[in-house]
This record gives sequence, structure tokens and C-alpha cells, in this order.
Amino acid sequence: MKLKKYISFITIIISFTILNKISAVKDGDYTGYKKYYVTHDSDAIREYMVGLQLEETDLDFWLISENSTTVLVPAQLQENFEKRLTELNSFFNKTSIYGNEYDSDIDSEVPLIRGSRQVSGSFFRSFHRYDTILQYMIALARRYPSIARYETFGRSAEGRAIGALSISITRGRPRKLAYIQAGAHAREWITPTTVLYFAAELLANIQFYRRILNDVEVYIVPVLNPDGYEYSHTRDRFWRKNRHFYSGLSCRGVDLNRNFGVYWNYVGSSQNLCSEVYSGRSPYSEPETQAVRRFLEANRFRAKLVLDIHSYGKYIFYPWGYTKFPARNRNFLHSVALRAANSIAKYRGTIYRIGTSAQLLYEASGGLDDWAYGVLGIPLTYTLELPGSGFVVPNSEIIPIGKETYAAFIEFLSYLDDEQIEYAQNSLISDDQSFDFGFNDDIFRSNLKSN
Ligand code: 0X9
Ligand code: ZN
Repeated sequence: MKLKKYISFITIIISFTILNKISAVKDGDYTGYKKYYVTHDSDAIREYMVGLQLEETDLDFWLISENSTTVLVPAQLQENFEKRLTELNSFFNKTSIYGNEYDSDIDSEVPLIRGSRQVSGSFFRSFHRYDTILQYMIALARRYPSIARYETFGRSAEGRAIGALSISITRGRPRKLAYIQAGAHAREWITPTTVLYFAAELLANIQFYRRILNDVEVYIVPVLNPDGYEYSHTRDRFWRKNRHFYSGLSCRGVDLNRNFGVYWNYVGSSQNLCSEVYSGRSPYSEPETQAVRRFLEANRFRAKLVLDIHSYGKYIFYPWGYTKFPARNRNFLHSVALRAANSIAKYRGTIYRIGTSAQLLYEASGGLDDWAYGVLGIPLTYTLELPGSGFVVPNSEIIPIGKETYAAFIEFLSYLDDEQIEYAQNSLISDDQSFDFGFNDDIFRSNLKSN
């Protein structure tokens, strides 16, 4: 067993010296690229992929999961890549990248609650440019002036306004805060539509949600990374990072989900600017992550739920992302996630997997989830990976994914009543006797005291 591990370790080391660098900036040109779907039947192959993701900036990793990896490989590297895969005895298939995704057979015109109003209009029939999204948010706020407010959350690196919607039926009273964010990664287009669908549904049928919204403000940032989002519409459909420009350098952009000040740049991120997981020059070096930090720090004692919406893979992740070590109240986090996943499944059977991203994907630090949970002590913190077999999701899926995910949002919000929150926060202390990691303990306790 030990020998086997040793051999696979050696294989990984040797394999690192593989693919020759081409270091071209692809800038949206995917001529010759192939999408590889590699199945892992051993940890060695998976670990090899995790290593490659950090070392090989010319590959674009879409998903590394327990038993498979999906990765875009440019023409020049395909021969070497396939050779390595064969040496590692792994199976793969390759396709061109604009493949068709799955389609829905659900009647999306059924309202979510019997007797409720259908979220209407043409907005959810296709994906929109950023301006249209902002206009839609402003229109929603105008239409429901007593419960919704449009705000500028911050400004992006290129100066775009980052729009937010605050939804609340009890303004002027102290309220708990639920923060829902999407679009941190530019190419994950299904994430802004899904959180906006949720906002529209809440507003159109507010009478059904009075109990849940009784003392809760829902704060939604649909596109945290508008510069990247626009770039993924105009130049490069698979752009991930923001568009931070460094004068004199050809690569651009910081991975916003590696830029938070929690074990920053410790694992699963890179200091190579050309990498898809470049963590930035320092923690919060980016205006987009600064905006999140400013907002959540200012509201840290009333923030009880943080949801960061990504795609794809159908996962609900709870902390930690940076280590496989269990989080203190993981049992509680897991049970809430299970409820959320069950309610998603009721709509059309979509199955989510639940756990930590460190276990189900890879260890990666500097994420919003770990920071909100570990540094701010926000008891319910999750990252969702929405469905899709890639980042290109057909228009016909916008409403069905909106509807099934809505069920998860409602389930999460239902845990914000006083009793549940008290339990959630107490379980931060008592849930796991074996937790002796030191990190963040004091912060947790000081947060608990002031609640
Ligand atoms: O790697 C990420 O940032 C997320 N996956 S994605 O494919 N959308 O890029 C997962 C983030 C999970 N959380 C942490 N690693 N902290
Ligand atoms: Zn993402």
C-alpha cells in the first residue's frame, strides 16, 4: 500500500514536467481546443489534475470532481496531454467545446406556489448583457418600492457599478441579514439569472413569504464581477476572473474566489498572473472583493446566512474549502444542506451532492465561504454549484433551474428564525469536541458573545 502511494507520488512528480508551455493569451479564440472528459479511477490521476491546474496555465479546468475532470486543452498540447493520460492508465473522451447541454422536460409555466403569481416577462427567456440586468433590477425596485431597494454595492476594476437588491418587509427594525451573491466567476452565466429569478419570485408573491421575511433582509448581488461578465459576452465566453489590468503584462485578471483574507494564497491558488486561479497581489486587492468585505464587515453581527452561487456540478458546499479538516458545526451545516438538497430534488429530481469543497473537489483557500464563516463567524455559509454540463446552459434551463434552486433558497432562509440561529451558533462551540485547530476560535467566540 505504502509502495503504491510512493509510486503514484513519483508519477505525479514526473508528470509535472509535461506539457510544453505555449503561453499564448487565447482571448476568446478556441480554434483547435478540445474539451477532455477524463475519468479518475485512482487518486493519483485526480491529484495529477489538481497539480496541473496550478502549474499549467494554458489548460482551462472546468471541473475537477471525485471521479472525473473536464478540461479545455489547446491543440498544441493535446498530443502530450493524451500521452500522459495513457501513461497514467486513465480513460478520456474529447469533444469540441460548444456541445449541446441537457434540456428540460419540465413545464416551466407552473407557478411555484398554488395560487401564486407566475414570474413573468421575457427576461428569463435568455441571458442578458450587464446593462440589461441592472435595468431589470432597477425596474424591480421601482415596481415594489416599499419592499425592494436598488443599491450600488461597489465599483468594479473597470469602474462599472456593482448593483444590489435589498428585499425587506420590515425596514427600520433590526433585521437579520441573508447575503446572496452570484457571478463572481464571469462565465457562470446561469448564476445571475438564478438569483434574479429568486428576487422576482419573492417580490411578485411577497404575501406568501411574510413569515420567512419577518425579520430578515435578503440582500442580493447578482453579478459581483461585471467586467468579467461583459468580457465573457463580448470576447471570451469562458473567461473566469475579473479584468484587473497590469500595465506592461499580457495576462489579466484575479480569481475573486481566491482573493479573500482567509489563508490567502495558501492552497489551490496561484501567484502566476496567467493562472485561472490567480489570487491577486494581496488579500482584498480587488475592488469587487473589497466591496464584499466592506458590506459584510459592516453587517457582520446581523449576517446569518451567506450563499455564494457558482456553476457547475450540482453541489452544496459548506466550509472548509481550504482544508479537509472538519468545520466546527459541520453536522448542523450538513443537515441544513440536506434539507435544501431535498427540496431542490422535489421539483424535477435534480440531485445535488453535499459536503466540503475540499473533500468533493479540491482544497482551495481565499474563498468567500471560508472567510465569511471563519473570519466573520457567520453560522450558515454555503457555496452552491448549479447544474449544467458546462458553462453554456441552454436558455430553456433558466426558468427550471431558477425554480428548483428557489426551493433551496427558501429552505436556507427558513433557518433564520431565532431558535435555529441560536442552535447554529451554539453548535459552533459544542458540535465537535475533537475540533482543536485553533484557527478562528477566538473570532467565533467574540462574535457569539456580541450576538
Ligand atoms: O473553485 C471555486 O472557486 C469554486 N468552484 S468553481 O468551479 N465555480 O470555480 C468552488 C469554491 C469552493 N469554496 C472554496 N474553495 N473556498
Ligand atoms: Zn465559480
